[in-house]
Amino acid sequence: EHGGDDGGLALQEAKPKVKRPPLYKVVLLNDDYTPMEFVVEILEVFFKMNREQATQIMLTVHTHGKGVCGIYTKDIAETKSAQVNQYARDHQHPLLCEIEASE
Ligand code: TYC
Repeated sequence: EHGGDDGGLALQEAKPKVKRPPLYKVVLLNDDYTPMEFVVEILEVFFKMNREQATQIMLTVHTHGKGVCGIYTKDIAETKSAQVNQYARDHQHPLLCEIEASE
């Protein structure tokens, strides 16, 4: 420390910059039309879940209206969400994915 002990107040200390980035949840929304099997496939392909995990999350979304697929930095969360929405549109399903601040 430079300049003796100021209790960390009077002088500026050089703190290690190890701040964690803000995180975002990628959330899947329920709807009445997207086939359950299609949702399971999305969770396997875009979120690297096995069939058991994917089925559990799909059923959580189906039952509770929404569910968290994963938690990522902003860029990755936005990319995953956009990829899911594009893939659903490409297959004419109304499935929606969004992101929400997590911390
Ligand atoms: N509710 C849909 C059905 O009964 C299944 C579904 C699950 C749709 C999750 C969207 O994010 C979703 N076919």
